[in-house]
Amino acid sequence: MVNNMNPIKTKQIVLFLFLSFLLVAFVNCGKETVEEAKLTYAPEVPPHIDRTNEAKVVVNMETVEVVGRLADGVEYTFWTFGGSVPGPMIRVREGDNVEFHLKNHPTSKMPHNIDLHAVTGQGGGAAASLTIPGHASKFSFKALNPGLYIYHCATSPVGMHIANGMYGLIYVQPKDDLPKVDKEYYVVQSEFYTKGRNGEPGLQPFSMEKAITEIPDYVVFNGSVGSLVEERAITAKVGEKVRLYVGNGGPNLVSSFHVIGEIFDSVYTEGGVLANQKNVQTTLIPAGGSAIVDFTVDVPGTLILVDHSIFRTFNKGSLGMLKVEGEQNPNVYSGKQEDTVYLPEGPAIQRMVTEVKPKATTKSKEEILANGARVYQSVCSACHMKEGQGVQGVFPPLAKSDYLNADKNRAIQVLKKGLSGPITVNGQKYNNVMPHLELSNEEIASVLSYVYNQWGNKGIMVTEQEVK
Ligand code: HEC
Ligand SMILES: [Cu+2]
Repeated sequence: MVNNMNPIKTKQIVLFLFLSFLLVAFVNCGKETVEEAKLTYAPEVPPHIDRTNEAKVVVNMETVEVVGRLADGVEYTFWTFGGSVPGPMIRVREGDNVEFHLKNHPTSKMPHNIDLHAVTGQGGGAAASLTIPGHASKFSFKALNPGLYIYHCATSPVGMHIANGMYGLIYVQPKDDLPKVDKEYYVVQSEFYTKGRNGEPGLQPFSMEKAITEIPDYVVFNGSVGSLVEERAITAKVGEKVRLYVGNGGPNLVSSFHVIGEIFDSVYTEGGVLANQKNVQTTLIPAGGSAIVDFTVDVPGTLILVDHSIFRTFNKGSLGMLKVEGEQNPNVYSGKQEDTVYLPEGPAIQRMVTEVKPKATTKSKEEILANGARVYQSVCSACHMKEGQGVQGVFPPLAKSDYLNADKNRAIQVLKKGLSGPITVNGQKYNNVMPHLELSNEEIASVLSYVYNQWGNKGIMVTEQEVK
């Protein structure tokens, strides 16, 4: 290659480039950086903001009304931010100037707006952002106060817009940053009030009456029953520091947030930026409030996120999982070291609502038996044992039970009403109490069908009609 460039000319070019660089730097000095907020869907948290200057942050949010899954077989018309419940999580930095764009999808039936608790100003932006279907609004605010804030729709009737799913979290990352962690997750608790009782299948309308009396059919994390369980569980590795950004959308209940098998190393109570308590078991999260909890996971296992108002967890859905993988540490936790029988009163009965399957109009034998198996394992096995073998002298066997096999209608009555007083099963006397379990007719039919088709019993089916 031939370099025929004049060395004087090269110097001039270098000087010119340097001067233009200075000029650009000078013009930009004092000018804000502008960026678009990266919104994330639960349980994902937007990335840490690494910049140290204030910026103008543009948030683009859309309200849309969608039909979605509330529980297995149960659907609901959710009113949403961003098509999900909770709405997307927003992260800005203390001092940022936020330019908020709210678009209401043309298919919406309702006007919507947003009240961000992070806003200093009238209604948290509510009136400024009120938007009819097919329109878009814009307003701006300065993120003066760091912390974790709920946002929600505040269009009349406010309770109904919140009850239908319109809430989420905005985190204003403090200038004086929180300690670094390895994993961050976004969790929002809320309740749903449906016309049908918990588990009743189909598209369920909102019940204003239940909302006013504050008796929800569902209490859930991240918008639906089971949104954080099994393959949808959040994860961590032994030794990692985990931070949960937890919100409570309400509309009514206060959450007693607890993680079974963990202790919060520190809690930023009520979503403030002060780690004001250490070693916390359960933290209160008010409706329309939040908390930040930090903990290190020391041993592998499945940690269970719950609202410790515990019937909500096992009967209404507020159950999530954090799966921790890694090396065992028997020094911290041994696992089971012994297993002996101890049944003075009989164990408690617990049924997980997530296991109630939708009622289809016609079901195959396999579906009925599968449903029965679920009911058996969650309700009956606590007393009659996993394989129906019972416990001698206390809980009669269902396997090859002459009492059961002799009379189907009598068995139905046992499940409908409970049973007490002396009976004889396979030559052994029992005089104990089987409680009335409040199962539906369908559950009784399927669990009895299952039992009759197990463990050497006579293989008959029980129909819902017979139970009635
Ligand atoms: C809290 C413990 C408990 C639970 C839960 C329970 N049972 Fe029982 N069950 C008993 C006891 C105790 C008896 C005997 C009552 C007596 O002595 O009069 C019994 C008796 C029976 C009998 C008649 C006796 C026999 O062995 O054939 C049947 C059938 C039966 N249970 C079925 C069920 C089914 C099905 C379920 C689940 C839907 C269930 N039970 C749940 C405690 C329980
Ligand atoms: Cu709304």
